[in-house]
Amino acid sequence: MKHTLLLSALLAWAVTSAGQNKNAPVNYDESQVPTFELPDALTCSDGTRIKTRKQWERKRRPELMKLFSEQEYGLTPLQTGIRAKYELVATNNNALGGLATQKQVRFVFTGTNGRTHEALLLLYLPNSTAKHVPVIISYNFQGNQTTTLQDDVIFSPSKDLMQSAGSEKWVRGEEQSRWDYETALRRGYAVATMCYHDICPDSPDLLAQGVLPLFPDYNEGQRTLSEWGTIGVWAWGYSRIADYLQKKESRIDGKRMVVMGHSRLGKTVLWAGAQDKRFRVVISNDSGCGGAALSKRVFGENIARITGNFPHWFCPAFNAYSENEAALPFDQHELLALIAPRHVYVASAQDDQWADPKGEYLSAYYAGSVYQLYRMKGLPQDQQPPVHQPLHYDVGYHIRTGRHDVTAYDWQCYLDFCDKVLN
Ligand code: GTR
Repeated sequence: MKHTLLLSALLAWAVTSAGQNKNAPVNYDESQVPTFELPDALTCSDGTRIKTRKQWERKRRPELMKLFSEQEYGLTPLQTGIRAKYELVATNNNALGGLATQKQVRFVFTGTNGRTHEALLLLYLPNSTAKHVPVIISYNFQGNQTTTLQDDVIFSPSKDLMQSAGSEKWVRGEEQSRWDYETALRRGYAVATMCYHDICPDSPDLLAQGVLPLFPDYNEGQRTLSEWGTIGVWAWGYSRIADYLQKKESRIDGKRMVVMGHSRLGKTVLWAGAQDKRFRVVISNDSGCGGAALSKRVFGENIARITGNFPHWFCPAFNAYSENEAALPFDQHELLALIAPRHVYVASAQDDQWADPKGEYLSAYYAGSVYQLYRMKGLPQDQQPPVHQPLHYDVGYHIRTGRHDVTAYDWQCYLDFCDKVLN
């Protein structure tokens, strides 16, 4: 017994302390991509071939959910007892030049242990229609006030915490180029945003300042192998925003909720979309390693680098694949496939080689086999399309010129896709 305990402690130590290689080499040369075998989304670990939706839903889908939970993002706690209360802090019926009704809503979470935590949602509802509207839910990086110059937008509560931790760009309007609210509103979409640090600060030293201590099984010590990382916590937060919009905002059509995220938050939306079936469309912008990009291509950012630089994003078990992507029993196309039969959209930027645009495309392409089970259309060929030629099937993809970012062009493509699949 003692030996077994010692052995498992040693094993846990070995696995968790691997994957810290911030300086692992990075490959940008297509000819150096290793030959790899991609796990087949439709073949179970016992070799069974999936031929029907029922088999997929009963056998293979749960098997993959388990793999992603135990080996990459960590387990999302189920019975949390956490309650949320919502306080309308401010309303402006004439925001953004009259285009929108702007609401700011404080979420107050309370755990069964009595601890509380607050987050602030910014919501724009289009004034041009009285109908039920679809909504795009998307976290921002540095506060609601950075997404617009609208001067009555309140600074997100995590500002003080993160600023004193050295993060500086909390200036009003700083990120407005990434938020094409006007176009979305004109096209009849509501948009909801919250600062992701409000849910869980993106810093290993500040995790106790977010929502985590409210969870009944919260543990501040050594993380267990499958303990969730912050991507999992942020994904949980996306579902809490969905709860609010669905339950409390009568103008929102709870059957047309879209979740969109950029970069680390593009990874987050894929995991949120795999877990929460209320998200009808999942849009992953420039998400790269641990997001849409295939890990086994080992092109651009790799598992050693990402787990080295951001050890808090994933569960410790993921470290075992650091400089060892070949050993992964799954790959990211299967994460995308978990979103079927709801819609998934992947976008890349030509200069964002760190995120491996080709790997992002291939992942979206290979997810197609599961869409076919539902008689839905995946991407038609394994060749990446040229820039600015979006592919809008039941799975969507585009690549644009330029760098790692979210642009008006990206928004336009997303809205075109949502119009197509939601209406
Ligand atoms: C990078 C990280 C990427 C991506 C990006 C971001 O530093 O290596 O995986 O997530 O940050 O989120 O902006």
